[in-house]
Amino acid sequence: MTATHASREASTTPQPTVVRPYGDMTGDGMVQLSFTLPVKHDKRAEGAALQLAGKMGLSPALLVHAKAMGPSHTFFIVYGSVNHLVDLAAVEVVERDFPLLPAKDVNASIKKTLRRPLVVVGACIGTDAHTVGIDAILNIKGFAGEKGLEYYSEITVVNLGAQVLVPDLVEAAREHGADAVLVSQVVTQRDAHIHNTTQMSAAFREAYPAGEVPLLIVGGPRFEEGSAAKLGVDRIFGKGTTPGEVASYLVHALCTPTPPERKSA
Ligand code: B12
Repeated sequence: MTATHASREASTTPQPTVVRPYGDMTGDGMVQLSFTLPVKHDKRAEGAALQLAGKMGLSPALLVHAKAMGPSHTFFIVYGSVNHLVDLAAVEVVERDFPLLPAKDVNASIKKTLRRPLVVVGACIGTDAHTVGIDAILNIKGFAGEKGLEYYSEITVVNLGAQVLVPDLVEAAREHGADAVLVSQVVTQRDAHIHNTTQMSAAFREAYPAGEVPLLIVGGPRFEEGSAAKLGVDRIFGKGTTPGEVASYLVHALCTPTPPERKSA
C-alpha cells in the first residue's frame, strides 16, 4: 500500500474509543515494565519481581531480564498482559492555545507592541545542573532544527546557567528588566522541581508589586501538564519543546493588545 493510500484509509477508518496495549497481536494487552528492587540478585529476587508484576495486574507475567545492580539491588524487566482498558474519551490533554509564529512575525509583533526588545532571563535553579534543556531554548544553536531565542533580533536573552539561587534570579530579573523569566527543572528526585518552582514563584510575587511580576515560565521533562496555576507560574513547557513554541507563547502572553489574564501577578 502506498503512503497516500495508507493515510487516506487512516483518516476514514473510525478510531476506537476504548483500547488495550499492543504486543504481538491487537488487543493482547502486552506491556513491558522495568524497575529495581532493593534485594540481591537470586531466585528469590526474581520471584519477588514476578509477585510485584502480578500485583500490578500483569497476568501472565514473564521475567525477561534481571541484572544485579551492586551487591544489594536488582534491576528487572518484565513483560506481560494487563486487563485494563484505556478510555480515549476520558483522556485530558492541554492543547496549545496560541498560534505558532515564524521568527519574523515574532520580531514584528514585539517591535510593534513593546517598541523595544523583549527581555528574557533564564536559569536552572536549585541544585539542578542540567542546562541542556534551557540552552536548547535560549542558545542561538537551538533545538530540533529551530534556532533558539538568542537568534530573534527583538529578544534579549540573559542566560544565568546552572544552580542559580532564587534570590539571585529575582535580582537578575530586576536588574535586566525581565519581561519573562524562564526556569528549567530536570531533576525531580524528592519533588525538587515542585518545591523549587513554588519557592521561585512565591519569591517573585513577594519581590514585585502585584500586576508587575514578569511572566513566569518553567520547563522540564517531568512536569505535570496543567499544573501551572498550582505552581504559581504562567506556563509549563515539557519534553520536546522547541524554541519557536516558546517565542510564540511570549508574543501571545506579552504582545497582544489585551494580554490574557496572568496567574502569577
Ligand atoms: C545529560 C545528563 C546529565 C549531565 C547534565 C549536563 C548538562 N550540562 O546539562 C550531567 C552528567 C552533569 C548529569 C548529572 C546528574 N544527573 Co543527569 N541526566 C542527563 C540526561 C542523560 C540527559 C538530559 C538532557 O540533556 N536531555 C536533553 C534536553 C534537550 O532535554 P530536556 O532537559 O528534557 O529539555 C527539553 C524540555 O524538557 C524543555 N525544557 C527543559 N527545560 C526548560 C526550560 C524552559 C523555560 C522551557 C520553556 C523548556 C524547557 O525543552 C527542552 C527541549 O525540548 C538525563 C537522562 C535523559 N535521557 O533524559 C539524566 C537525568 C536527568 N539525570 C539524572 C540524575 C539523577 C543526575 C545526577 C543526580 C546523577 C548523580 N547521581 O550525580 C546528577 C545531578 C547533577 C545536578 N546537580 O543536577 C536523572 C534524574 C532523575 C530524576 N527523577 O530526577 C536522569 C533522568 C537520569 C536517570 N534516568 O536517572 N546529568
